Amino acid sequence: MLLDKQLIADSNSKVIAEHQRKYNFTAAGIDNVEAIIKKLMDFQVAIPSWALGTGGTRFGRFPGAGEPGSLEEKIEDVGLLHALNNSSGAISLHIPWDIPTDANAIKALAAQHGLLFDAVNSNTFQNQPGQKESYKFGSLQHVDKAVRKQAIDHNIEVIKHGVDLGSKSLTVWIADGSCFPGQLNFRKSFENTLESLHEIYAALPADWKVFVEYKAYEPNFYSMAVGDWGQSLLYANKLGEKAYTLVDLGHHLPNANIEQIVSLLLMEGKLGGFHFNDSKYGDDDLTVGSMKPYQLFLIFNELVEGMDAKGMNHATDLGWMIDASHNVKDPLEDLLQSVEAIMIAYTHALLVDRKKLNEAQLNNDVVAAQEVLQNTFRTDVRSIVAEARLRAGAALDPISFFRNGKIRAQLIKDRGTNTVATGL
Ligand code: LRH
Ligand code: MN
Repeated sequence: MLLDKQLIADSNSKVIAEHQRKYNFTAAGIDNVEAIIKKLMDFQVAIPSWALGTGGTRFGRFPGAGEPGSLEEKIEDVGLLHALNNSSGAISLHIPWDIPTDANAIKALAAQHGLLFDAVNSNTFQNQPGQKESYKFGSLQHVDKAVRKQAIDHNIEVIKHGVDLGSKSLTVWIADGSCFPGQLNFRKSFENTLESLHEIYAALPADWKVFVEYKAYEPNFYSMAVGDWGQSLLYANKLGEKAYTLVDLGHHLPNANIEQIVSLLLMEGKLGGFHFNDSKYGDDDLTVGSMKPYQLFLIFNELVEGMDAKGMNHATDLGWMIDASHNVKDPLEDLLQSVEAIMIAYTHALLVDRKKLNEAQLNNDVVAAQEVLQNTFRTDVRSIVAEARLRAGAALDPISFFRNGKIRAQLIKDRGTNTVATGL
């Protein structure tokens, strides 16, 4: 479904006066508001191809209707999101859940929706039908060289798909690890995984990056082959300059200081990108900013400070991706909320008075430092984010447009109620 831009303009005209009132009030207090809006319009978040349908857990999955039943329909859905918020200009594919059978046709369809292809993701955490070697006891870490070779070949296959689509990075997340003490030799597991990653690294085109995604636990519950940021950094440093770490917000042990991890990985030049989501307990893959919005702001605060310290381009130098699963909400509404939360956190981080914060830190004036961050976080910047959308011809209120426009009903009419999206 290609959204008619005029419909969006018409719906905006109904709420423009209220928007202008809020925007003028907020913008009046911000010196560099035009520069901030420019940055927001440039900032694009990649949508995961595996999160466009209803997700589930081992206890059950309650599919919604009108889900995308093909890669083409997934691209249309991301195109819809992008038309509504102008901040979802890329899709991240997961192979083999989304194999592009005709890469040129898929690329052309994506271009029609203004979409690029972000990182491609390999999958050696599930056995595929007819697969020779099982990944039950791991893939890149496996004690059996034949299993490792199968997993390496799959990753090289995924790179090929990415090259055909114009992607420039591979995300490697492996479920490898152990469930019980004694099951695994940690050193050999690390050495096997590193040797395997070296072979994948050697297959990367010159201008590509590989993101090594870490995770504290699940589906293994005693050790993981890439269990935390330190292990991911160890791999990335040993692999070479094209290897980076990837921070999935849900992959940390409770109360981990993720903003400090981000600051240090950025300082080392080894932060490759993010999988944004939120969680209360484990890898809950909930809507971004729905549980810990202040933490999300603190992470973006470190990102802006650290990227500016290195003269990095906010929009292009890191991989901005969502990785969420929607068990009880409409996937598209959930993704619209997640992108909004990211844009609000980024706007807050751009608003932080760095000079004042730095002074407070140099004077050990804890209260003054807190006040800088908390006052910024307590500033309502939603009209700034909305203004960036308005200037790009997107919707002032994407969720209202999605609902008032009865988009889900239209998708159900087009696709029926039984289509099931591949993915989690
Ligand atoms: C693992 C993970 C990884 C993906 C998968 C869908 O928990 O975050 O990024 O491959 O989810
Ligand atoms: Mn992830």
